[in-house]
This record gives sequence, C-alpha cells and structure tokens, in this order.
Amino acid sequence: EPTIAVCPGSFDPVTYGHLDIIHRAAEVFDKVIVAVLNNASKSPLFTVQQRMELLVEVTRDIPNVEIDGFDDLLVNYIHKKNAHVIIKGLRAVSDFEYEMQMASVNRKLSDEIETFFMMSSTQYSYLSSSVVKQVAMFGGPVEDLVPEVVEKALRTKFEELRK
Ligand code: COD
Repeated sequence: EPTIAVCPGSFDPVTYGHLDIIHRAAEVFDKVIVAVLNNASKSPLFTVQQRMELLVEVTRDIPNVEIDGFDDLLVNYIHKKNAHVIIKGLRAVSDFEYEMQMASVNRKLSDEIETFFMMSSTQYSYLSSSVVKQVAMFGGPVEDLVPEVVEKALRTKFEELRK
C-alpha cells in the first residue's frame, strides 16, 4: 500500500520555504497531497482557487505531488484521502509549541495519523507567507522568497487593491 502524506497549510501564497518541504517530502513518501485550507477565520490575500493554481504551477515538475483544497477538520480530511501522515515544516523554536499542540490534538482525534516534522532549510528559516506579503505590499524585492509566478501574482494583487 502506498504511503500518502498530507502537507496542510494556508499557502497564502506558497513560498520557497513551503516548496522546500514539499520537494523533500516527495522524495520520502509515495504521494504528497498539498492541502489548502479554506480558512474562514483568517482573511487571506488570495482566494483558495488562486492559492491552488499557484501551487499547481510551482509543483508541476514533481510527479507525485497533488494539490487539493479542504474545509474540514484536518483529521477528517486525511481519513477521506486514505492518508496516515501529516507533514509539517518547523522553522524555529517558536513554531514548536504550537505544532506540538496541534499534533497532540490531532493524535487525540485520530490515533491512526502520525505527524512528521521536517526542519526548515536554514536559508528559509525566517520565511513565511506573512513576511512575503509585507515586503510585496510595499513593492520590496521578493524574488529570493517566492517563485516568479507568485511574484507576478503578488504584484497584480496589490495593484488591484490600490485601485
Ligand atoms: N520553512 C519550512 N516550513 C515552512 C516554512 C518555511 N519557511 N513556511 C511555512 N512552513 C510550513 C509551516 O510550518 C506549515 O507546516 C506549512 O508550511 C504551512 O504553513 P502556512 O503558514 O501556509 O499554514 P498555516 O500554519 O496557516 O496552516 C495551518 C493548518 C491549515 C495546518 C491548520 O490550521 C489546520 O490543520 N487547520 C485545520 C483545522 C483543524 O483540523 N484544526 C484542529 C487541529 S488542532
């Protein structure tokens, strides 16, 4: 039976930090599903559709990666997908406490699901979607932080918002 791992997140938008984790997970697991949360409580910059489209473009070269959206408890979604593994990236000690809590709750909700943590590559350990949005909002350079399609999408989005 193939091992399916789910990489959940907001991906608003996808960064090189996310891509690094997705690439490395795809080396280890048979299939990686990148699952975009339709999160009503955060107010996202990009729609779920736009976030998924960007992910599709930047993962085109990885054959065992699939992009999907979800709007549910993560464990319910994972059961539906016949997966048993959650992949999370850890940037700094500051991520640890929150992720530990999430992993424990998810464990309580389902004892069939295992959370795997991957350390961020050092060059991306400071990188988050929020940082990217702040830099891009003021027209700063983001080419080292996100792929070109994402850079373009950010520029278009902030131009729209300024109108
Ligand atoms: N380097 C390495 N990893 C990174 C980097 C980086 N530079 N940047 C982000 N990551 C990792 C994050 O650590 C995370 O693992 C993933 O990439 C996604 O990050 P974000 O910021 O896009 O996503 P979040 O943190 O907003 O996603 C939160 C979830 C959607 C995972 C979470 O809210 C969730 O599971 N919600 C579903 C509801 C649920 O089941 N809740 C109950 C659980 S307690």
